[in-house]
Amino acid sequence: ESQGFPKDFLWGSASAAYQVEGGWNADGKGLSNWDKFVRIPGKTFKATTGDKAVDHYHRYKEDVRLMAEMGLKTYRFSIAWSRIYPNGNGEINEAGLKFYDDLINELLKYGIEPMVTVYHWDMPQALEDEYHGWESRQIVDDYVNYATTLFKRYGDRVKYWITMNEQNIFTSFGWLKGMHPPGKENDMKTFYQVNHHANMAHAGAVLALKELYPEAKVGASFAYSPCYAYDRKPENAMAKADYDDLQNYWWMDIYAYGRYPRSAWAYLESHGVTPDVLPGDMETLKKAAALVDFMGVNYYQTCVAEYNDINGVGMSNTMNTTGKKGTAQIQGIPGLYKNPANDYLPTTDWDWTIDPMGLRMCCRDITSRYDLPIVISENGLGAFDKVEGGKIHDPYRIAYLKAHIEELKKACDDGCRVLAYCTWSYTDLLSWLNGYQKRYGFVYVDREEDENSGTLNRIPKDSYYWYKKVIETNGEE
Ligand code: BGP
Repeated sequence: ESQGFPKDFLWGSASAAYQVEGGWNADGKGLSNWDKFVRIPGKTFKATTGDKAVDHYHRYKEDVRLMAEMGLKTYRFSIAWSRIYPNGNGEINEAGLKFYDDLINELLKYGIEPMVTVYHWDMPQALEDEYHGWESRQIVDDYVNYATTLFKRYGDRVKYWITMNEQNIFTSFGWLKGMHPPGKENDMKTFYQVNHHANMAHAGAVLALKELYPEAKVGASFAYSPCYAYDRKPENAMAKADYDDLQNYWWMDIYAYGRYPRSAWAYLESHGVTPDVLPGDMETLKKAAALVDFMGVNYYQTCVAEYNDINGVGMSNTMNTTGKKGTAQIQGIPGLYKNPANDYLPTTDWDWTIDPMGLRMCCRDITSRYDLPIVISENGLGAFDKVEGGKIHDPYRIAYLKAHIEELKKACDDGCRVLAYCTWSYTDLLSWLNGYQKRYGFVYVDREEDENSGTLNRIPKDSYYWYKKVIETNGEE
């Protein structure tokens, strides 16, 4: 019989600063790279901005009250670096620090555990202008300084810290696909260099936090897509192995062991794209890895790997950002693998596979490879929601989450140590590339793409009331 979820399991939900806050220039906030990027025509869906987003910056009390009524145990949110250091380094903005004090205190007032992401993609634009942001080694010190400021200020109240959100996504979209700032394409060499800097930044933050608060819990959140071999053909099994080494273990091995997978490194060497690693770096990465408390997993979908010949498809920037099913394109690395669709699985309107069992596989794989506790820091369904008679009926979201929670429970029975499950997202919010039309929240927000649309009123969806019961029954609903 199932043991079910642990007694102190953290049922949560998540957001990120740029996607919910708005107040893009409020109270001394500096410009971020996303403030700039969304203004480049054609880069994001209808160039929708986060200028106002869902105005969480001004409405956080109302949002937290709704969380409390739902019984939420943890709320994962990120801090906007440009509110704390408007120029990325140097002068500190007390008003920015104060905003997160207020948010954290409001959460604690209701017994909701704050889970803080230090970096969820919005970097001060000043650092881009000064030294090209993540491309320069200088960012490591600036990031660690920023992170340390947060640890010192909030470490007495915040126990759970996530250093980086989806490093694999922001770097591949920023330097290979041209879809995130700084909008570069196919720049493999810089891509790996940027990743090494981000790894050093993560490691520096882990070491700084443990020095200040040894009992704090820290990890990075990785966007994990487990991969199936296309079929039993040996070359497709090898394509899966290549995919895993280059797309999954490349990051998770750093977080958990402080090392790069040897075969992936050999591939980089043969292509002349290895990053510059300074003396002492690997020791620092190992030291930090030994102190990491959990692997953060953002799980949305699985993928398929099939051998891709040397003249085959490459990375492309054509993704389905409209919600018109069937418009996503196959991508891959010539000579290694490509990722065709999986006929066995249903998909969302944005062509993401729906595969609850994949979540159990994530947990199993992390448990056997790293033996680390796991925080599911994101999982959810993006959909078009409709208001009908003042209500939002979203049985599709309930079905999606329910199926994933059932698989997560099996993972717990399998011996995986799962600490938390955060759905994406709490309120509706800005989807980086898909605008406001792609909704994920338990709480509907009345707004469309146009900045002047809607009242921004909050309406709990059917899924809100359902999740309340999930929490009450510790996942038995
Ligand atoms: C993750 C990000 C989130 C969120 C989510 C949904 O990659 O960490 O910030 O956006 O995906 O993705 P999307 O908005 O593209 O549907």
